[in-house]
Amino acid sequence: MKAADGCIYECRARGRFRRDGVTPIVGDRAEIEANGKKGSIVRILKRKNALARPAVANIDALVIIIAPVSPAPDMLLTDKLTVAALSNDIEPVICVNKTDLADGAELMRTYGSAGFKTFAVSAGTGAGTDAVSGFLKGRVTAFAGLSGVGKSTLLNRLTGGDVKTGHVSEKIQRGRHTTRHVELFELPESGFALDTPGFSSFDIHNLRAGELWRYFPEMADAAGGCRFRGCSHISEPDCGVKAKLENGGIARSRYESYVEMYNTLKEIKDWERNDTITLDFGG
Ligand SMILES: Nc1nc2c(ncn2[C@@H]2O[C@H](COP(=O)(O)OP(=O)(O)OP(=O)(O)O)[C@@H](O)[C@H]2O)c(=O)[nH]1
Ligand SMILES: [Mg+2]
Ligand SMILES: [Zn+2]
Repeated sequence: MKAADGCIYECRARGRFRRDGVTPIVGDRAEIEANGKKGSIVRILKRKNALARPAVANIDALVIIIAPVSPAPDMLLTDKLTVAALSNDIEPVICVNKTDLADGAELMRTYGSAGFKTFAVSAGTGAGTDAVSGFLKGRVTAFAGLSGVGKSTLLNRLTGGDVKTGHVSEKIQRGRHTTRHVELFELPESGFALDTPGFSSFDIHNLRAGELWRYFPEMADAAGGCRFRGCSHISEPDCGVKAKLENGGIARSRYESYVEMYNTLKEIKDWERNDTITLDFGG
């Protein structure tokens, strides 16, 4: 833990955390008792928010990294991450990396018009990374995105640090340099960034299908035009969201992700929704 005195203490969690079912996770703020350079965690402070996969707490923004190529963007995963962030009170921002390989203009349009802050960068050449630095300053952020999009490379550039990165082809075979744990980096001026293992899936199971549209900003501002209360924005007539879609105001890929997520969430029974309870404790 980094203490208010600026020192780092290597801490153990006391036994009672295990009894309470509370596990300290990356990003936690805690009270510790120091003993020389070591310490023990006495109490974990109330979390502002927490994500389950990977387990991180107190995040101000989720930096979702996508690449136009190598690997090709996974639009559904990206959209799930934006929903997971928004529904946990975390600002999602989109960072299009590898713009030295392809310009990424379409991804920038899609996510910019959806209402997100967007950055076009190349972690390889450094183009555009100053703007990301400016955004990260003073915030606690987590980097997310498919394996190989360049999360660690970008963090290396931003921190001047020594984050392990790997080659896409290498990873497919052995995954030697792939980030395996959440790692916390202190930024040069102020703030922390968390490097996370690439996500392959993300937990949005606690949402109900009928509230999903609220977490698509470009749909939420059109839903007032729907004829029916409780409109699913899929099959009802006189739907404000579908009208906006037909006018080109909503990207097809975003709408397709919505429909797919809606259909998944509709199948989940209420009793199946409680798998994040252990993360939701007070302090
Ligand atoms: N051309 C180009 N290659 C890049 C860029 N950013 C990263 N790469 C390369 O992409 C590969 C994967 O980068 P990483 O930073 O390890 O990717 P990661 O997102 O951390 O991957 P995981 O840890 O597996 O989740 C490496 O070979 C990088 O050199 C970029 O802007 N342009
Ligand atoms: Mg990595
Ligand atoms: Zn509607």
